[in-house]
Amino acid sequence: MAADDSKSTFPHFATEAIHVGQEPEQWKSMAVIPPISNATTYKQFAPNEHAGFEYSRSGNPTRNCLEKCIAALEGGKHGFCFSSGLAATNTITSLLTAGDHIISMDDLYGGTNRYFRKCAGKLGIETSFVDCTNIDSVQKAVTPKTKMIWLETPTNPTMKLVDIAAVVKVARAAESKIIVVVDNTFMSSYFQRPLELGADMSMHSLSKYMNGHSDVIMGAAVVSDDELANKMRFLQNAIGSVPSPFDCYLVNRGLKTLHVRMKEHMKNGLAVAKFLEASPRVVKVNHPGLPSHPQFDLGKRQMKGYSGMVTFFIKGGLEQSRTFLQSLKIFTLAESLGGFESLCELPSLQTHASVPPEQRVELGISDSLIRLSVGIEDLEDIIADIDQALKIAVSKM
Ligand code: P1T
Repeated sequence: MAADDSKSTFPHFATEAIHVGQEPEQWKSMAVIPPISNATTYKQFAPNEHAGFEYSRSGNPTRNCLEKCIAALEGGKHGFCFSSGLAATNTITSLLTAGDHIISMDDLYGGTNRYFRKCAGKLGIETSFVDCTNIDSVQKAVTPKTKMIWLETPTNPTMKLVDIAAVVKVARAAESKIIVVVDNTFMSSYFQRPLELGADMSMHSLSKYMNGHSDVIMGAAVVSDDELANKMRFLQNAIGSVPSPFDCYLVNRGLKTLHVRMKEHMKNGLAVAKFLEASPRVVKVNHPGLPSHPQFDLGKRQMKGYSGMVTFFIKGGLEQSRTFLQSLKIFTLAESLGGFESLCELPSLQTHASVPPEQRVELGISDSLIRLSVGIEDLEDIIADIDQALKIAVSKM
């Protein structure tokens, strides 16, 4: 199933998810599933002569398998895993130095916004939050100090899309070398491949769709350029925000069913979006697969499908939002997204509470904006749950 039915999904995706980095021949035991390698260190033949591993922060066999697999799924050459999505963001930003400038999408995960403002800012790296849906605005924001453009598409939580290829064009035309990074968390590698659209780096919170089981916090970055890969490898080891071998095993396992899960998330998410759009209790729905989405055509061109992420404005305000969220029975009121179970939350008070209030107002993250991560339960149960909660929350219709 694809955004545009005339296009297929990425060729060989499922085969790569199941086999790349998993070759039994790499182990003496010929294990079909990569073993969890907990050793922190490795015996050396002579000082600095080893079999490829020296210390588990710089390289670990279980992590290696996952990094290879993720690189393949993103259509890239080199994969790097980190202890969280934000650890990936921190390490990627460490490619820059004091005085450098980042252009970041204005709408993005609240924690990323907070990191750029409160952590990178303290190190002398300044970030401009720009509406990158407008390419002229991106162009105007570029200065000789700009070294990175950070995109999230679709954005969390307003579901805006950014034309990745168009932004890459702006970056390539600039005097300085600008690294274009795309946070691909909302789409997963199954529905969007930023590197193939010209981006330098694709990053993920693996805690979401890629793992898909709401039981691991982890992040990743994928690049194709060897020089950039060397810098990332150095920083991964030097900063040391690496994941545990057990967590790598779990994400590797989750990836084997990514293609199966994403098709179900897409089906259920789109059906929920259509149901909400038809409801008199809803003011507006944000989902890139609805023809009413202002960038519907860009979505069809740039993505192979849609995830289970839907946001909408409920009729009323905070009281109706609270009642709706507390009346849902199948959806769990919790932060995060991308697991097989349906989750719901209020970005203004939860995931995006760290975004400055004036920026929230500008972006439309109001108290009536509700975010759903539609899971892969039975669709009729999901719809019935939303229907009953809407009727309780917005009763006077
Ligand atoms: O939670 P962590 O693994 O550190 O990932 C951070 C992150 C990065 N990018 C995007 C697009 C994200 O959505 C997140 C984390 N987001 C949530 C926890 C959330 O509920 O939106």
